Amino acid sequence: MKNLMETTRMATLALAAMGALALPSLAQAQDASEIDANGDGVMTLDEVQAVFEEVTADSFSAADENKDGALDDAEMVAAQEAGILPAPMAD
Ligand SMILES: [Ca+2]
Ligand SMILES: [Ca+2]
Repeated sequence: MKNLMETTRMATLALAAMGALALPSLAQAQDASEIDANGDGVMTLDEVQAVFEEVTADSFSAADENKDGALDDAEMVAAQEAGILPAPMAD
């Protein structure tokens, strides 16, 4: 009985490890979805400030290139590369 439980535990760990290895390309999207709290695909000032308290309305509007009041992924990446917004913390 103990061996069965041990085998099951090892299999679960192995699957978890495989899952982590299979998803490296999603790391960028995962960062964006952590900021996009309501999952509508864009990040509002409130959502950005919930993650980056230091972001001001001014820097947000500087990042919002099409002035629609929200940041899409491209605007977020461009703003982070330009140093307007802080980059997501690496794990
Ligand atoms: Ca959102
Ligand atoms: Ca925008």
